[in-house]
This record gives sequence, C-alpha cells and structure tokens, in this order.
Amino acid sequence: MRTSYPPVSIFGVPTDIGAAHRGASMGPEALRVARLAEAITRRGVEVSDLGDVSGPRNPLTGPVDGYRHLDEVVAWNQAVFDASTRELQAGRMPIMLGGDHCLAIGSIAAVAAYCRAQGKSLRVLWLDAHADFNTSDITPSGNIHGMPVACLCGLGPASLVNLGAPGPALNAQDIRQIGIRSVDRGEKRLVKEHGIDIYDMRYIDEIGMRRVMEEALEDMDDDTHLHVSFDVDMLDPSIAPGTGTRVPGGVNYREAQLMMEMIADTGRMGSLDLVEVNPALDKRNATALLAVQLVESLFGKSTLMRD
Ligand code: 4U7
Ligand code: MN
Ligand code: MN
Ligand code: MN
Repeated sequence: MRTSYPPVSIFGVPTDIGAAHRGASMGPEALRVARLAEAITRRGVEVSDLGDVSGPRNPLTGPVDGYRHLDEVVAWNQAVFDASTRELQAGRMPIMLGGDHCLAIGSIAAVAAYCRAQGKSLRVLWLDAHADFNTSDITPSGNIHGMPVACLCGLGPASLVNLGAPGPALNAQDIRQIGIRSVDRGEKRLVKEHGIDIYDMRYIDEIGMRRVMEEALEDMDDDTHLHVSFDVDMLDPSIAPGTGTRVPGGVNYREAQLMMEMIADTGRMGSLDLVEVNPALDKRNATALLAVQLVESLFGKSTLMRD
C-alpha cells in the first residue's frame, strides 16, 4: 500500500455549460467552503488551490444538431485539458472541481495523453448514477454532461473527440462504471455495443460493494494510473440532495465510504474529478460536506491504522 501521495493541485471549473439545471457553476466554491483543501492537507499531502480555470459564460441557448452549447463546452474543456496536462507533467495530482461532468472530457483526455507519453496504462473509475454515453442522435436532452464517456471513446463531435490528440482518448476496456441506475434507451444499446463494464445498482445489491470494488480494481499494476471521475449523483439523493440529476436508489453512506477506502488502498489514484455539486439545490451545503468526507477517505483516512 502506498503511504504517500504526490502533491495535489486543485482547480475550480465553475460552469454549468453542459447541464440543464443552473448552479453547478457554484460547486467549486461550495467545496472550498466545506474545507476540501484542509481535509486533504490533514492527510499529510501537500495541497495547492490554484484557483479557477475560466471559460465563456452560459449562453442558455437550445440544442443545435443535438448539442447544447458545443462551442462553449469545447472552450472550457480546452482550458481544463491545459491545466491538467501542466500539473501531470509537473508530477502533481490534478483535482478538478465541477462544475458539470462535461469537464471530464478535458481532464481525462489530458490523463490519457500523459499516460501514453509515459508508457503507463490507465484505469478510469466512473462513479455515477448515469452512464454518460449519449451521442447527438440519441440524447434525450442535448446536454453534453450526458456525453463525456462516449466522446472519450471516439463517439462525438471532432472538436471534443480530438481535444488533446487526434483519435479517441480511451478504450472501452479502460473504464469501469459504478453506481449506474439511469441509462437512456438508445444509450443502453450503445454501451452494450462498446462493451462498457457497468456495475449497476442491481449488481451492487446482489454481490455487495466489497466484491464490486475488488472486480473494478482488478488487474492494475505499478504502472497503472487510476483516474477517479466522481459524479455526486452516484450517491443516494437522501444523503446528497445538492445535484441536478437526482435518481433514487443510489449508493448509501457506508457503501460510499468503502468504495473510497478501497480506492485509497490501491495507492494508485493519480487524478480526480469531483463534479455535479449544485449548491442551489443543496441543503446547508450537505452534499459538498459529504463529498469532502469521502475525499478524505480517498486519501487514506480510516478508523484504525491499517497496513
Ligand atoms: B451526469 C441524461 F436524459 N441521460 O443525457 C441526459 F437522463 O453527468 C442525464 O451524469 C445525463 O449528471 C446526466 O440528459 C449527466 C438524461
Ligand atoms: Mn455524470
Ligand atoms: Mn450523473
Ligand atoms: Mn448530474
């Protein structure tokens, strides 16, 4: 088990450009108010909050050819890609605070390009209620936060697919999705066709979170970079009400803690997205406060000394 983490660089990505509900743009401040940096510091990790990346304002226009705000989503993701790349190359761990989940296109494209250059393999854990595998012809909403996984696998507009380097950033086999319970009709066919590994809520109920995590974290080695993309709507809405696309029947508090602790045990996490916190829908910042507790576990906090 690794006991030390590389230094962490936190960025806010204050936008709701990819979502239908306004307010995820306030997520970074909510997480700062919930003392995210202090919680990581308590784990003995060096942390710098480098402020916010910037991008265009939300024009609040409707979908065009199946995409809402495509140009603005590209601009924000270019900024996320550049910031993530810089930190990875400096040997630091980027943490991107959303903002809506479209930012994972830029953050994961950066991680994928970095891993290719370093000859490392990549494992992406996608913690979410949703598969986020829609495309312009099947999306029920036109919202690009429902499309990042498809874009990263090469299904999407050229401006997003080729954001970091030409061609798809990810292979379907690099991804494990956990907590899934809302997949749209056309999206179901597509995730099946591409063989995305999905641990849905039924599977979690049937075999339990411990075995799910063991399977999702299997076959990594010393050269594997683990990227965690954590959409807080994975959590049950009763404990995490502050998010725009709530789906009942989510991961409970103990299950979530176990997930984070088991990720920490691998010692392999090299980058993190913390997305979809929407303070406008929250109750007394409960969702951000819970997310901070979970991040503390992700950095190895546990009740007893374990080794
Ligand atoms: B999130 C949805 F139709 N699938 O595409 C869509 F249900 O990043 C929701 O996971 C997407 O929060 C949710 O609009 C995106 C919808
Ligand atoms: Mn998502
Ligand atoms: Mn989601
Ligand atoms: Mn959402």
